[in-house]
Amino acid sequence: MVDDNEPPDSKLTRTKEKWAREGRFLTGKITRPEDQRLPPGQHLTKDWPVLDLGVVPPVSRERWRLDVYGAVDAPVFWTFAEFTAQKQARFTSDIHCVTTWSRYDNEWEGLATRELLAACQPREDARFVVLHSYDGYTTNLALEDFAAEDALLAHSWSGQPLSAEHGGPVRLVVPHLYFWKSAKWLQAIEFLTEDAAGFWEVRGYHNRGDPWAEQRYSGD
Ligand SMILES: Nc1nc2c(c(=O)[nH]1)N[C@H]1C(S)=C(S)[C@@H](COP(=O)(O)O)O[C@H]1N2
Ligand SMILES: [Mo]
Repeated sequence: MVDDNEPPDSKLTRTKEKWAREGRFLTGKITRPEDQRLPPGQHLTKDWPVLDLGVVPPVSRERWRLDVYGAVDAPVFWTFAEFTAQKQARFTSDIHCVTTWSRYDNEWEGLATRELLAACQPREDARFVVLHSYDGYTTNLALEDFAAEDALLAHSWSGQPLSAEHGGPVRLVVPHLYFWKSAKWLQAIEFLTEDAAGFWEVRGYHNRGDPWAEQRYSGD
């Protein structure tokens, strides 16, 4: 007899059960009490400043590709159409930039990083990701931080396609860390068993970048 309550014994099911046992992916916090919403040393802004290395790479939605490789069982290579054919998520979250501005209530649409993980099947020994961008920028994250429940690969903001200056066609958004971790013009996601510091992380910025702990610089 087949038990209807029994989930299919897929590799993904087993991996998710293992994560649950280990208490992984508990880092992401979507809601905070209002009086703790603005991290220490930050001020609110209503506009949305542009910060990057100064070059907007010319990548149209037609030419954009996403490569997901490294310590995964199912590498992903998607066109923009294939990317948006995946299950879509709408998350609202706050931005906290290490240069001390914060912006509340940004409406993002795209692919939740958890859906990406379900597609690419990280290996048991995968612990870190490095984001590679079309402008040559890189940034690194612990897998737990990448997998936060409000993290996503965003193609739209406020119901409109993400503008080129803010990282369109697709950028990462990891709301619970400083915004330099949210790679614009996302090109590839590399899964690693050992950590590998990114562009700002080798230039004196904190490896993790938790705004509530004011992890701005590597000595913090
Ligand atoms: N590809 C890429 N992503 C990037 C950067 C960059 O230079 N290149 N700068 C980071 C920094 S330092 C910040 S504060 C935010 C700024 O995003 P915004 O310009 O949309 O505000 O993008 C982050 N992501
Ligand atoms: Mo930044």
